[in-house]
Amino acid sequence: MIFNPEKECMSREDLRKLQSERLVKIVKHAYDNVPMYKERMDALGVKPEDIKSIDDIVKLPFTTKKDLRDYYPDKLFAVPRSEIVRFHASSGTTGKPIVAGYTAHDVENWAEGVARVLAAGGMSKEDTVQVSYGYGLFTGGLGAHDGATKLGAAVLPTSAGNTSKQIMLMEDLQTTGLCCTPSYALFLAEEIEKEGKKDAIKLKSGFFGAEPWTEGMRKELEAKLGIKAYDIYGLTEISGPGVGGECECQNGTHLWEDMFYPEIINPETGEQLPDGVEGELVFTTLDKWGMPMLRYRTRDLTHLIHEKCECGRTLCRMGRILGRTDDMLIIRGVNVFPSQVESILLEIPEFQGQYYITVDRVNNVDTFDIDVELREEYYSDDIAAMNRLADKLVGRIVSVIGIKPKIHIVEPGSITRSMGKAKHVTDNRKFK
Ligand code: DLL
Repeated sequence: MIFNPEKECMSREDLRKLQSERLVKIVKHAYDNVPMYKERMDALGVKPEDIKSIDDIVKLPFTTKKDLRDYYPDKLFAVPRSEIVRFHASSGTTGKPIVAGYTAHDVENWAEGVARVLAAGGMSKEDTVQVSYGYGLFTGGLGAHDGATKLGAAVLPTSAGNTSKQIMLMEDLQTTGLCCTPSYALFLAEEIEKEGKKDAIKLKSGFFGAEPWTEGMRKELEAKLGIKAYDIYGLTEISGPGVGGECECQNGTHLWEDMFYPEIINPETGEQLPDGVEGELVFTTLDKWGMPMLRYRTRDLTHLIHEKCECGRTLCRMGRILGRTDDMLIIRGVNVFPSQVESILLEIPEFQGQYYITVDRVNNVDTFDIDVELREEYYSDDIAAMNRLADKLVGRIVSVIGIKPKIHIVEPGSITRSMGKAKHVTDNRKFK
């Protein structure tokens, strides 16, 4: 189902008109109300009147995560505090988090973004959506909750964790939609299998995001849970989940371009890149008033696709997020994204998608160790057989990534499972 056909299927010409009108208004709003934007635009010699259409977006300054930290907590808000109805904050690993403030209109738009994703993945008011993203400062829980409510579905707000209770309620209330991180979905699937409940649950669709995941993981989750698994994308700075999501064609994430204008730039030069070329994703919020963001550099790496989708939506799509520029490991001079390891693991039938990478530097040489798990039926104490499987994985990693890791096959179930965003890497070089 298309939640808002008027917007999701509008002609590209009408869309550009709407984007232009909205950009003009939001730039003026940001310039008039956020001192940082006034200073930045003045420094570039750009006045709000210079922004006449969406093509003028390249004249605007970029915004970075550092800006959100420097102007903590609310100096990028563009409305009086009395207009703010909600705060969220991202979980920065160090120092202060970044805070986002929303007006009532912003919360409505955000809920619509999520409702569009849920509808695109087959949900309607007949469905029960279990929200197993964490509730709280993280946008996942409340974002998915408001979106499902907007759609008219029944919400089961389990939040993350307490896995056996989640499964019990999933069975007893016949949940049909599941919203959580792909890593938690994998853990839930393992537990469902262990409890022998696969036939008792009635899930149809899963909406997985908040961290990179791969096509291999999609297949795994679809098979284990008997569902269709959809990608949902978003970030706190731009609103939360539901900046975009996949449709039934599962061929890229539609971005709600009427609300968030996407660009792909070369992260080194800041220049815009054409369709199909991987680069850094940048968003300008076109209809967000509490904390408007002009050309926000997400650090997420992907590409855009403007080719029409068979689902009938005209809004563009993006490819899977490979990772963030700051999640990229450089090991012995080679760029490595953890999601590449996931994808290779899941191409080999004996392995499952759980892994943990440890990088270190010993005698000035980078070490690259990966803990992996085999599927239960392949795990044994036959050391020669285990070594053969480890060698097979090493061979694949060398041919795809170009460097040789040391593989440690660990007992199934021993890698720590995650309830939210999974941590896949320890880089000890940082501490040296
Ligand atoms: O993770 C919002 C969200 C919640 C999205 C639930 C989807 C579902 P943050 O905590 O601010 O917000 O983290 C945002 O997570 O810049 C990406 O690096 C990553 N991310 C989010 N969705 C995806 C996805 C939420 N579908 C950061 N695929 C983003 C890959 C994703 N990475």
